Amino acid sequence: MSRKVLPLPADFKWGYATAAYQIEGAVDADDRGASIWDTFSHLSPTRTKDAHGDIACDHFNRYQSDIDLMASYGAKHYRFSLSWSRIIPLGGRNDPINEAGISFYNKLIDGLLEKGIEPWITLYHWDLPQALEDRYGGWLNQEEVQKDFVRYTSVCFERFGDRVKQWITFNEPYIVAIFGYATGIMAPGRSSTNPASNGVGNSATEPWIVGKSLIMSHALATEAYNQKFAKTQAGQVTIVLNGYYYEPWDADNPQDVEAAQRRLEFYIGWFADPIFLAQNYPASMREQLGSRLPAFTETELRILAENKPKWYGMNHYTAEFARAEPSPPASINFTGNVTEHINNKAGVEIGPQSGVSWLQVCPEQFRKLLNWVWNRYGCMIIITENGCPCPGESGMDFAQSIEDDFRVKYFELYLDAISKAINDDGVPVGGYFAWSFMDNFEWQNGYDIRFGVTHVNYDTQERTPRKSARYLKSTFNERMAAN
Ligand code: LGS
Repeated sequence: MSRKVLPLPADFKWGYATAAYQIEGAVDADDRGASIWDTFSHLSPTRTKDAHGDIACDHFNRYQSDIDLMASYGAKHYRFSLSWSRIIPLGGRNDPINEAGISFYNKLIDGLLEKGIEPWITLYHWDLPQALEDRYGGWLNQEEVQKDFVRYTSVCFERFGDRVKQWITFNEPYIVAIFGYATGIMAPGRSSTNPASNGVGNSATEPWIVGKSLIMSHALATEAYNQKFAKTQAGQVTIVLNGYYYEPWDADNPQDVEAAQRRLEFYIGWFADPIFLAQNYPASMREQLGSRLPAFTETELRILAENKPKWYGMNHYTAEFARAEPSPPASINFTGNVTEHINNKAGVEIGPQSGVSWLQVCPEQFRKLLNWVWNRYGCMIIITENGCPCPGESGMDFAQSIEDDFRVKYFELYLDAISKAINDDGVPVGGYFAWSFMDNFEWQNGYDIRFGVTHVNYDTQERTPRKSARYLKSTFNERMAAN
């Protein structure tokens, strides 16, 4: 029996997403400067499964054939990030611009446009120039880093903004602050609780300082765009926020119901309340964190209010259950004093597990999150990342790996959820970027986990389209015609 197609709007925008450090390689080419991820991925003992992005997918040298492949997939939109230290190797506002770095991105942008693919640029996907970390402590130093970020982003607007109309300041500020400064599993790897961090960092305070630094760097870069470039370039600037959805561990217990809401506020509201509502942090955060949560000045709130984004970038992968913690929160707690579970009170798992421990397939919770964000922020949503690794991938041979039925099913269920959110719930979702165009350097997991619709053989750099690449092309055609 043929399945009914759940439609998507005829003007729905879809494509693929990647990030510079995960695919480019060529870390020393043309005077590129080092970033904190070059440093972090070369630490000994390793914190990235002995892997690094020195070569990655060698996209720096293969960008033209990668563009051709993407065009063959039917995508008309491509979200990728720029490497700050390729453009300004030392990162700072008085440091020289590297014309060779500009030239690489010009070739990439022009190549995409020639194939009818619109570039959507992420300005920061986790790779701070190492020189800024060394010079003044990177994101811990709001006064310095926000000025350097505004200069870097203004250089990008000036050089690329004639052709690029969609700008994203930050990818997932939550991950930058929490994984970089609380759990310490990502660069710069500061943590009071992670033994590998050797006591470097203060997880009671640093994540919250970094969070504010990211919020204001976003707002100031947006202000610069709106004041100097918006009129002539007619583009838009926004931010991409990640977030799981949380169900109460015991739906009959009001404390768990509250815990689920609080967890969402600590994950998403932390950034979205200031940025999309120009409001202070959620009350639940202020209550728990007190003076450890740096306050906004009146001027800062004004800048936020004057520069609200036009759309909300959502990276979403999975959901969990939230359980209220009865004891008072530890100073290093960043969850809202909530424990996270993949089972509910009755021991029922939310969805089947993918190829990685943290990712369960839960499309209904994705639909709920779309509603939650729409109800709270009232802003059009674009899914800027969504995808999964298949179970058992590491033990698979090549032939099995490219027949990725599990990933196809995941995409189908998550696209159905978007269709229901749009058509049944009235949530405006304008587009979808699958993570990812190709297998790549998966941060703390090295190359062990594959998210691509394109298989990459890291010995030969050969690319092979998976079944999911063909599926996405046909399903978007079908869904967008079904209106
Ligand atoms: O590759 C990243 C994808 C894959 O999974 C991408 O660069 C990121 O923007 C995004 O964060 N991505 C992602 N997110 C899920 C993170 C959950 C990690 C949980 C680890 C627990 C130890």
